[in-house]
Amino acid sequence: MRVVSEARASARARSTGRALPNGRASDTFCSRSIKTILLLLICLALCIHPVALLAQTSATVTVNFTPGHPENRFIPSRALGAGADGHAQGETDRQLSPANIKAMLSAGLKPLTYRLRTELAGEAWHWNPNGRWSDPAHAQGYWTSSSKPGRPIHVSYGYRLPRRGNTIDQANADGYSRIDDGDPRTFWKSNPYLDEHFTGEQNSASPQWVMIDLGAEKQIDAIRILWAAPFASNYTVEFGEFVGEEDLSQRLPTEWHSFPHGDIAKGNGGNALIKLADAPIPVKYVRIRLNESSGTGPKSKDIRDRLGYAIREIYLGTLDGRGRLNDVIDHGIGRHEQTDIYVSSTDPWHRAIDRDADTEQPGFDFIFKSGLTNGLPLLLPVPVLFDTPDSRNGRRTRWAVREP
Ligand SMILES: [Ca+2]
Repeated sequence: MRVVSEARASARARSTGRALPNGRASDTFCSRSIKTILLLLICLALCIHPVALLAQTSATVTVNFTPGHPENRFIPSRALGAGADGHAQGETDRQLSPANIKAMLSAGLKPLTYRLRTELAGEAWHWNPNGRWSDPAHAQGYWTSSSKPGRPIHVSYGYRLPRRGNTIDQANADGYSRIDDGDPRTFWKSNPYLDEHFTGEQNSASPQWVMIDLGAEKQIDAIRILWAAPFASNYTVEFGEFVGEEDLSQRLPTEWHSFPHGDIAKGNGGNALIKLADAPIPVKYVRIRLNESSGTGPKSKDIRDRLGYAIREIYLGTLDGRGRLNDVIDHGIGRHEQTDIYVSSTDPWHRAIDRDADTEQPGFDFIFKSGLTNGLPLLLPVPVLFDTPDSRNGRRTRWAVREP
């Protein structure tokens, strides 16, 4: 790859630092800075995609740049900003000390965003410690933070989800899937808010799923699914494969195929042992596509208990001559003790005792009082994926009143 840079110098090039039509002189990027950034971006591109570049034929890129006549401009005080994020317990006070806040404000960054670490961990977020449980007698269920002003919120917390299905997360990755934790009492349950009861769309149009990454090809001809309630009354067991060139951008299968006997039209839940193929098939990825739910569940007034799908444990492998399953899945508590499992969603149901001390978020009041927002609006997250949708209501009115 050859890069040709044509920088045309002119007398106008020396008039850098000119004020923008709608900005201040200090906001203007000089041409030398733009040229430097351009070169840095090119170097960055070369560093980030060495594998892709090696696989491609050579090409010529021509960059035309006339000093004093940039292609575009931006105002740093508007385009660049800072972010506040969650950390381990006690970190909020240590990081956002008066001295540190003063130093942060001196950096000149104006807009502020509020980021969630709880979402990366696959946890529910109590943005307000005051609120209500759907099962208040047992301090458990679906949590809704209160929208009524109360005591100023200094910090807030994430709560681990006991019905988690993912082995790995993007925060501390210290949780684990309940589908292969070796405990038939624990189970994964999909998010009930993705059921047709709430979405208004047929479940089969947007199926939930469970994917198992065996790490390497294993011989598979049978699966045993220990269902909880609700279970899938219609589901498909599939294996995945790569089609076409395999590279770093294709880390997951590009095509899924049903096992020869993998289409289950009338599932009855319970302990389901299924012969998937007449002869073992070498596969690395297995997916269970959940098409229809039984709609069954514990006797309760909460419809959410009967929406979605719930699985206690999955076993996968080959059947021997006596009909016994030679299981190739590792079952254990912790990401290094179990086979990696991924799920399409997780039930945000949890309990007061599930609070994660290592996932502390700075409180809204603390952030606003710190001055870090520079008097500008604060971009706030809405916890949809791992939370109760009702819990997002009320924040706009509450902090519109409290913001100085
Ligand atoms: Ca389990």
